[in-house]
Amino acid sequence: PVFQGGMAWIADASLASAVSEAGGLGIIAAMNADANWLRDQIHELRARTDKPFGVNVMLMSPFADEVARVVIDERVPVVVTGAGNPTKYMKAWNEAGIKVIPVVASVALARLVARRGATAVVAEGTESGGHIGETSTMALVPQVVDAVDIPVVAAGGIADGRGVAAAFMGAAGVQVGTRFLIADECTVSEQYKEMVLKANDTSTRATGRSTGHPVRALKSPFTNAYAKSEAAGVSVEELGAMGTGALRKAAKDGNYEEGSFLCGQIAGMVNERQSAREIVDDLVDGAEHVLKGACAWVA
Ligand code: TUI
Repeated sequence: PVFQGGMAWIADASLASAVSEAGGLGIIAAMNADANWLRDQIHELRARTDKPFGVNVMLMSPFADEVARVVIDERVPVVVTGAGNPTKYMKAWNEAGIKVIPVVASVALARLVARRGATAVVAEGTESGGHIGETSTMALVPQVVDAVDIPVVAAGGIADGRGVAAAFMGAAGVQVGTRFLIADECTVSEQYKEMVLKANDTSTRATGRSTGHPVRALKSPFTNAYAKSEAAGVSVEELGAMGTGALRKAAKDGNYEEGSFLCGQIAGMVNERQSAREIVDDLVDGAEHVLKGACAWVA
């Protein structure tokens, strides 16, 4: 029941294959990459594992249309979508036999994609890193569970067995991003990993609300500069230009000054480097432990 979040510039074949080998659902993030990059990553993953995996299609990507074709051509078993409304692709994906699992931040989008044949939805709370909605995981998940008759995967603020156990009060699974940032198989920059390991409960902030695309990241020179520009009323276009490239600078170059280190609020609890297998095992074993103890609360 553990999905690995489709983190842009981070969730590649290395991380996704390790998570799938460990019994989770590894997910390659297509992010803003083109069809050739994605095809190579899928082939690399398949060379490392024969377990099921997913591709995250970031719907704001300029390459979303070609990426949507690649997942069909490559017979990808699961497609997770994010940062938009995926309905224009869902008929073709369903006809290709792909399990389509949109990430939603609202009940309205959950209902819409359920009507269009989604296999499940990921209900992602505002605790998450990256592009976020406004509603917290605690409030969003049960409302989505009540609104749709397909399985709901909870995301946002989950990084250990306690979070998994809490999510199971309604959800059928969890999606975890932040904790996998420090996985041995995660190819993100050392700078990024160090920042996650050092983070505490107040280390992240959301910027970009004025653009309609709020994004949560670790506080850094970039988030300070961005927030200042936003408060000064800099245009949405200029803010967009500031964001361009900042993700890559964080994930690949480890550029502290200019990078945007996307990260969830739960980073304060992520303190130990581990393999993807150790992380998946700890999430599942930890949940089992908590759930067994939970009967102490009932007569
Ligand atoms: O997509 C994410 N998280 C992301 S995507 C990303 S890459 C990026 N690059 C530049 C700008 C923005 C993002 C980094 N992190 N999570 C899933 C998610 N989807 N969270 C929120 C939503 C969402 C929000 C509004 C989905 C749909 C939506 O509206 C749909 C509509 O009705 O148009």
